[in-house]
Amino acid sequence: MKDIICHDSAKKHVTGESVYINDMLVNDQLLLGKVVFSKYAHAKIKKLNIKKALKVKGVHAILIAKDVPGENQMGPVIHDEFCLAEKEVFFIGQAIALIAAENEYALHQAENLIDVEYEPLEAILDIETAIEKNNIIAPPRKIERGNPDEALKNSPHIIKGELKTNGQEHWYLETQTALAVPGEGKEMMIYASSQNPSETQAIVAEVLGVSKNEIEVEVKRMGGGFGGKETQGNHVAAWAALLANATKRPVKIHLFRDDDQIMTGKRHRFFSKYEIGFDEKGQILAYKVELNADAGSATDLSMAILERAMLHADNSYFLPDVNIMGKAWKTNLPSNTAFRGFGGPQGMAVIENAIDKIARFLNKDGTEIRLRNFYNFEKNNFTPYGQKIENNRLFIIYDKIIESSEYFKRRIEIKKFNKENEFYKRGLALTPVKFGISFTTSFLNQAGALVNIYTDGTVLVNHGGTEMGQGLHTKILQIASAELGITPDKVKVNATNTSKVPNTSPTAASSGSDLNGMAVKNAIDIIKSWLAEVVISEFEKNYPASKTLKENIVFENNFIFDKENPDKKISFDEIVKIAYLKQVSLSSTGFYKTPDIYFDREKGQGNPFYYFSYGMSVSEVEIDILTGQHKLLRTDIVQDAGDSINEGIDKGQIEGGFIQGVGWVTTEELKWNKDGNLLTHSPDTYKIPTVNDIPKDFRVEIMKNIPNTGTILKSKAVGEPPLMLSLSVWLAIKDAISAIGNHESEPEFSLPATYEVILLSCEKLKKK
Ligand code: MTE
Ligand code: QUE
Ligand code: MOS
Repeated sequence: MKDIICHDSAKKHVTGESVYINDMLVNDQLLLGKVVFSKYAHAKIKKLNIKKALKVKGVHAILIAKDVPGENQMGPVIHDEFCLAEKEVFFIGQAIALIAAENEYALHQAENLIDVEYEPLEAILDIETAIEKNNIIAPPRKIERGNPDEALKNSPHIIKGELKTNGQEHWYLETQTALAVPGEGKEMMIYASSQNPSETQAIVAEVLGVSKNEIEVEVKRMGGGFGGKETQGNHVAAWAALLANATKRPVKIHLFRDDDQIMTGKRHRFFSKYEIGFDEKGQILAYKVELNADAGSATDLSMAILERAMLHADNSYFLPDVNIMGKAWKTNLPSNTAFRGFGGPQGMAVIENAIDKIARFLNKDGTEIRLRNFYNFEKNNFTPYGQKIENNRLFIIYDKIIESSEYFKRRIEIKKFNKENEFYKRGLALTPVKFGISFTTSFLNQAGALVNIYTDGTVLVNHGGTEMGQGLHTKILQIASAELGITPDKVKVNATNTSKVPNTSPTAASSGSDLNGMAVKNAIDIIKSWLAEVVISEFEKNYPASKTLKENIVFENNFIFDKENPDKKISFDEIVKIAYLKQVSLSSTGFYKTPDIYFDREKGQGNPFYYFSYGMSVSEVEIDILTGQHKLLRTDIVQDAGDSINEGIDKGQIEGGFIQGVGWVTTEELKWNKDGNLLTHSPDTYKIPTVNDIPKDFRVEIMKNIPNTGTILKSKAVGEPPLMLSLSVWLAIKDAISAIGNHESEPEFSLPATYEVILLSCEKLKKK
C-alpha cells in the first residue's frame, strides 16, 4: 500500500478545488473582522475612544479589553498575553481593539476614527539590551556533564566566539485566518487555521467565559503552518469568536499579509557565546555554550524552544565535558514562537560554526573533524543529557554521501577553480543533522483517533493531527488502508474536529504521523478484533469441520481470510454488512502514547526522545566577491526516513524543508527601525527563496532498508529535520569567502549570510 498515493495538493490545490477558510461560503449574515493594533513598542494607553468609529455605516461592533466576557488572556502555556491590550502596550502589532463590519471599507473608516492616545515608554528591542537590563523571562536552564572548565584548561587549543542567528518569518501562503459561527445559547463553531485545534478550543472558551463543550473547532487544512499556527492561530480565532459572540453573526478574520508579518511572532533570534577546546587532531575535549533567545514580549513556547535548542547544541557530536546554558529574554517585539526545527537550528548552528573554525585553524577539511567527533557505537555514545544513542546512522549516511557527492574529488576541483579565478570563489561543505523525535514536554506525546466503518464498506478516519501541506492526511489514509487491508479508495480522512477527537496535542515536533498513525492503528485493531469474531462465525457456518483461530485472520486486498486455509475468505464489504446485522459495532476510538520517554528539566537529564532522525547534506556554492551574490550550484542530501510511508511526500518534505532553511541562512532578513517597527513586512522587502534559489543540481536520496523499530509501519518523522541541512549552504558560503585569504584566516560571518554580509566579509579579507 506504500508509495502509490499522491498528496491532495497534486490536484486539488492546483485546480483550486481545495477549500481554505477564506474560500468557504457562508450565509449573507457574514461580517468581516479587523484587528486594530498598537503603533508603539511600549507605551501607556492614555485614551481609547471608539464612539465616532461606532457610527460608521456598516459597523456592527467594536470591542476593547473591557468587552471581553471571559478571561482577557490568550497565552498558551503561561497566561502572560492579553487578548486585547488593557492599560499598556508591549509591542507594535499588539491588538487593542476589534471591529466587525459588513465590508472592508467600513472597517478601514472605523479604524481611522478610533481615537487612541499613547504615552511612549522605553522599549527593549534587542537581546543585548535585555541582558543589560536583566530582563529575563524565566529562570535560566542548564545541561551539564563532567567538568568543562577543567577540560578547557587542559585543552591544547581553545576557540572562543559569538554567533548571532537572526529570526525568520513563517511566510505561510495562507495568512492567519479564522471564521466563528455562533450557534444556540453559548455554542460557537470555529473554523480555524490552527495546528492545535484543542488549544484553540481552550482559548476561545476562556475568552468567552464558557466551558469547552460549547466550543467546536474544525480544521480542514492550513495553507502552511510551519510552527506559526501552533499557538498564534489561536489569536485570530479568539478575536473572531469575540466579535461573533458580540454580534451573534458569523465573523471572519483574514489578516492582510503585512499586518500578519507585523503582528505575529517569528523564529527566535539567538545570540550565543561559546568556547570549544580541542586537540591537534581536532578531537573536541570541551564545549561551553550560552544560548540567549529573544522571546519577544511574552512567553508563548519560548522555554520549550530554548530547551530544544539546548538539546541540539551537540548536533551529531560527542562532547565529553560540556556545559549548555539557556536563557530567554523579554523584549518589546511580538512574542516569538515555534518554527520548523523549534530551536534545533539555532543550537546546531553554533557548534557547526565552531567545528568549521576548528577545521580552518588546524588547516584540515571540515569533514575530517566532523567524522572524528560523531557519536560512536560502543563508547562516546551518550548525549550531554544522558540519553544513549542507539541505531546510530551517522556513519552509513556519511559514507554514502561522501561517495555519491564525490566530495573529495570536488574539493580538489574547487581548489583549482579558486586558484584560477580572482572574482568568483567556490565553497563546499558537508553538515550532518541528528534531530530528536518526540515532544520534550513528555505528556504531549499522545494522540487519539476515531475510526468509523459504514455499512457500504467505506471508512472515515478522524484523528487529532492537522493537515498543513505536509501530507499527514495522505499518510494516515495509507496507514488505515494498510491496517484494514482495503484499497485506499475506500478510505477518507476527515477534517480535524475537537468534537470527534478531544484533548489533542498540537501537530508539531514532526510527530504527526508517528502519534496519530499509531492511534488510528489502535482504533482499527479494536474494530478488527470485533470483525474477526464475526468472520470466524461465518467460516464455521460454511466450513463446519475445522476451526479458525482469531490469530490467523488476515485482512488483505479487500478480503479477510484464514492464513492457515486461504480458501476460507470473505470480502470486507460483506463482513461489514453482516457485522451490522449482527449488531456488532463498526466504530472505535483509538489512543496512543509514546512509551518510555521522560525529561527532568531541573537536572537537565533524561531520555526525552523516542528516537533520532538523521540526515546529511553537501552543498557547493559560488560567490561573486565584487557584489557578494551567491549561487547554489549543487546540493546532495541523504536522509533517513526509516521505511518511508510515502516517498513522494517525504521527498517533498526534504526538499521543502531544506529550501526553507536556505532562506533562513541566506536571504531572509528581519530588520526593525529604532522604534521597533518591522521594516521587512512584505514580500518586496523580505526575501524568501524562489524557484531560482533551488540548487542548479539537486540530488535528494532517502536511505533504503533501514526500518525504524517501534513506529507506525517502521517509518520515521521527516517534517522538521531537513531544514537544518541548509547549514551546509551557509558554511559553503563561508568556505568560499575564506578562499580569498587562502583559508588562512577566519572570515567575519553571521546568519543569514546575505549578499551584504558576504560582500563586507570579502572586503575585510581582501584588505588583510
Ligand atoms: N510542510 C508543509 N508543506 N507545510 C507546513 O506547514 N510544517 C512543518 C513540517 N512540514 C509544514 C510542513 C513543521 S514545523 C512540522 S512540526 C511538521 O511538518 C508537522 O507535521 P508532521 O508532524 O505531520 O510531520
Ligand atoms: C517540540 C515541540 C514542542 C514542544 C517540545 C518540543 C511543541 C510544543 C510544546 C509545548 C510545551 C509546553 C506546553 C505546550 C506545548 O513543546 O510544539 O502546550 O505546555 O507546543 O520538543 O514542537
Ligand atoms: Mo513544527 S515548529 O513543531 O510546528
